[in-house]
Amino acid sequence: MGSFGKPDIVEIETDILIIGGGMAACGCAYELMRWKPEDVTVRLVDKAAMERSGAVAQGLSAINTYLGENKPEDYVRMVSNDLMGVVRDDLIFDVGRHVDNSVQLFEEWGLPIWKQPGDEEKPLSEGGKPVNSGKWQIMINGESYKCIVAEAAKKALGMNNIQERIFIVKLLLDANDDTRIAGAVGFSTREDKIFVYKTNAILCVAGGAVNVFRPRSVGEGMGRTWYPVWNSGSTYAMVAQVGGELTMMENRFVPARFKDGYGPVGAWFLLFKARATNNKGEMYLERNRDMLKDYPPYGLAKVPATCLRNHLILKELREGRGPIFMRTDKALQALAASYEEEFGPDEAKKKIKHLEAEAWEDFLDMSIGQAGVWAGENIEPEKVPSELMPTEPYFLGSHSGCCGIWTTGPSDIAPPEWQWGDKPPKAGEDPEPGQKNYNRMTTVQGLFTAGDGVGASGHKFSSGSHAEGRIAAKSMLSWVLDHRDFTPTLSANTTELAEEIYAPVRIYEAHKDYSTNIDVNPYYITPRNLQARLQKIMDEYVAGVGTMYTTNVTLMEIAVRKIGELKKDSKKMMARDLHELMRAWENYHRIYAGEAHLRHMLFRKETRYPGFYYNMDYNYVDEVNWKCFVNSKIDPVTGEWSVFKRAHKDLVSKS
Ligand code: SFD
Ligand code: AMP
Repeated sequence: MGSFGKPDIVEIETDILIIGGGMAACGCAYELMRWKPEDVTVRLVDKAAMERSGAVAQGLSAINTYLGENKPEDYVRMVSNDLMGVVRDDLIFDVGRHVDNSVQLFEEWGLPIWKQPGDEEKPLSEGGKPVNSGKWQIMINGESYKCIVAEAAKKALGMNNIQERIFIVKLLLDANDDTRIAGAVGFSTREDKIFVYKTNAILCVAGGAVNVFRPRSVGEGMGRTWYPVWNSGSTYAMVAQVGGELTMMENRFVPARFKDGYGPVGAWFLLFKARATNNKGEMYLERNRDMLKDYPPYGLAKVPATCLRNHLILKELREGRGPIFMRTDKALQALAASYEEEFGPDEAKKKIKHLEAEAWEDFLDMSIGQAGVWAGENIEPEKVPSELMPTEPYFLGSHSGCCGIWTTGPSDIAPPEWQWGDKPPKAGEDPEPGQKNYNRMTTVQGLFTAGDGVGASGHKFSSGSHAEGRIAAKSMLSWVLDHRDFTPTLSANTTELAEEIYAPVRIYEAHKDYSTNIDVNPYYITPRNLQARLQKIMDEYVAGVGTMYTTNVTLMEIAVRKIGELKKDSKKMMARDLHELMRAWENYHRIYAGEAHLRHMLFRKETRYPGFYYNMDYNYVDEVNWKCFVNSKIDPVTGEWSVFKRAHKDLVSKS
């Protein structure tokens, strides 16, 4: 690596910095370029290559948020029900009213969207009817989804304003105002270079967090997860470290997925109308339906919340009636029989072939490993069922989860306590009234987020994350135009920042000759081993797969202590090269995301998400005391956490 270890320090000034190159970042880049005056500068920095970065890297086979003829109010009701009632209606409504336009743009940019017979040539924007799998989900041929969306963003922004393979390590506050963002710092994963950005506004959209919990995949399968392995909680960690308020970090997403390949289930349940059964062929949803009466809305929901559907699955697994089977065989056979009846044997044959191809394509388009499992295990989905299994927990704010960052909402809908600008609210207090509001701004001035970053508003998915990036773009631009006189001042010295980032490299250099086995050394710990230690703590004490998602206060208190020790030891992480340096910094971010989750879970004295986790000391939903947001904040100077409640408010009637 030649001069590795002596990084050049490059300083860059830009009015707007976008951290991440995923769906939200692409939406932001596209929208900014539609409105911004020429002299406002923008830079986008992604740790990977935008064409295939983030959760949509492999592609997707459905767009899960398209309202079509539904109203935004209905969308709010669906999301609220799915997330057990503690969500921000204003943020969800805002996504709902804008999301379809993003989907129409995707089609214009070349994304093939399935259409109803007769509408094949008619774009959505001209009234073309999509093929809905569910009420909110539409089918696409989406292997190249991310390439298409990234291409539009790149074209809008221009490659000279985009840097790929730069890992952002931390955000920097202004030296003259510790509630104001002024910059960020990161390193190249390809060259010996540190980048220091000075900026007026930041959109921090580095996705959710994976691999904080020990995954079910081990050994050679390690690295196979459902959500993207390369998103390591940077969004939550970096914003929290500069004092940004987090919300609902106790929420996690534990999706039921095709076992070992992590193939998504939505298309199977909704499009192919497959059913899932226990080992006796019984439908767990029917068998255990009465269990829904213990939780809001007390058995009345048309579609039970995702966590409650898991809750019913887990009863079967706990009581020895596993595995849960997705009856792909029965579903495809039933569809084949209906084709024969409707079209006759010859035409039906063709249609059945096409149907089987679609079943494979569902995975080839978004979760290739699942097609690999089918091929490797000789599974013919039209002949045999496949096992389903709840996965390890993930943190995300855009899919069927809602952890994330506390932000302002839209000025026309959000109540005054969810609006602010130059004077962000302090922990647990309301903001001063009368400030100009900037939608999707965090409690740090000039710092915005979207997609997986915005908490208390899930079910945006790919399309809603893009739309939310666009929403944030407009308000960031207005922030920058209103604060043109701001000159960012960094308190940290750039050489010190570079040394902090390269500390794992220095540690390795200083101690590498002490032992002959790279994994064993009293003076350092490898990022891989540190990650294993974090995952063991989270799995065993914080309700991972090892305990069937079960914990209690005593276990979590032990975890707080263990995480504290882990944080001390993490200072000894080493890195042999730039790739391992990225692994080390990913771990620093994972630790903070995991710690936030743990502290929120400890604070919430109830089990709001049965099926995602159980706190056995409070194994019930308490609507009187806990139908509220749990928020938290780190003091950027002392590093101390405070966790507190914020009142919940229904803005859309839920009946
Ligand atoms: O089947 C740094 N998602 C689905 N959405 C749908 O609309 N339909 C589906 O079919 C969906 N399904 C699905 C989905 C995801 C995955 C992995 C699978 C299946 C297998 C969800 C969406 O993909 C998701 O909601 C959005 O992508 C979220 O968007 P955003 O922008 O919040 O996150 P991102 O796209 O992952 O992008 C993150 C970016 O940050 C970069 N990054 N850059 C610099 N410095 C750092 N420190 C960084 N850390 C991360 C990343 O490289 C990336 O560019 S299904 O299950 O329902
Ligand atoms: P998934 O493939 O599980 O990520 O789900 C994709 C979409 O389908 C999401 O919008 C889910 O909420 C929805 N979905 C998945 N399973 C079901 C189900 N059994 N009933 C209703 N909606 C579902």
